[in-house]
Amino acid sequence: MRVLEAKFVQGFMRMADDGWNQGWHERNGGNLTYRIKKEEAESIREELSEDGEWKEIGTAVPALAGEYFLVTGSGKYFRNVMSDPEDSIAVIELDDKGENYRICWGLVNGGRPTSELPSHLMNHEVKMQATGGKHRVIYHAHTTNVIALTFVLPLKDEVFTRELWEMATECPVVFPDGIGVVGWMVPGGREIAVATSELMKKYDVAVWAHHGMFCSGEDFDLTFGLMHTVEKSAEILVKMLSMRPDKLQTITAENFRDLAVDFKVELPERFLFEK
Ligand code: 2HA
Ligand code: ZN
Repeated sequence: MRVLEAKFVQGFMRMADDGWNQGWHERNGGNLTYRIKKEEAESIREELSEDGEWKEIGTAVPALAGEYFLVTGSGKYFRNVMSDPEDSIAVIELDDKGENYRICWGLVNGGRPTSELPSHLMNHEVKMQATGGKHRVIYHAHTTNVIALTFVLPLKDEVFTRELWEMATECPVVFPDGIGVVGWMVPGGREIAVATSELMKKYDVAVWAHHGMFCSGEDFDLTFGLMHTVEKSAEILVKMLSMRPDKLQTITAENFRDLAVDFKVELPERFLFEK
């Protein structure tokens, strides 16, 4: 099968386009990676090159040795993924140590995988192990309202989780484990990758202060839906804070406990502190 005919490639492209249409991917902002299933890699084998030069990832992800990923390109625009996928995205393969990658398809006009490859791959490694292989998608977006909140809320997991849970009843059901927050760091390197992947051991969402968000999920629908839900909740919080600095009423800690029973989710008590 041709790469561009594969269902997982089409799903990846649609997700990138959806993110562009949300306004989360100005210029070359954001990146998306998908851990390809063995049978999916086999189905496109005819178009995968083995001549690419091995290059350093910049970190080690031994549990991902030999895996294939579909990735957006560094400096490439989400806006162009639909119209020019071969220029914008790539299939890469990792070596048998999980320390190097090579390009097997795509990025036909040159270039390399996303500048956030270390963060993506370290998150993939953590989430693959934490979910028994279920999680396959890592998504980074420059979500406007979440970024705005990182200037006015304390950069604490408990505060972001509780405030965003309170803004929409669906939130504790969609992200019951909560949200992690990384203070401002230089993007693109191993240090921020280590900090983010540490949070991903506990959460499916990590906020990068004054920058954006990382989400992890099983498939494109769930991962895009998670990013969308968190960002929409942040939009409501920004609107609420713009109308008045305090709440007249809200969803209470007791309400969350009742919700947890009916919706069969476990909500950690550390997010249900009395205010
Ligand atoms: O430009 O979003 O974090 C790509 C990025 C870097
Ligand atoms: Zn970014």
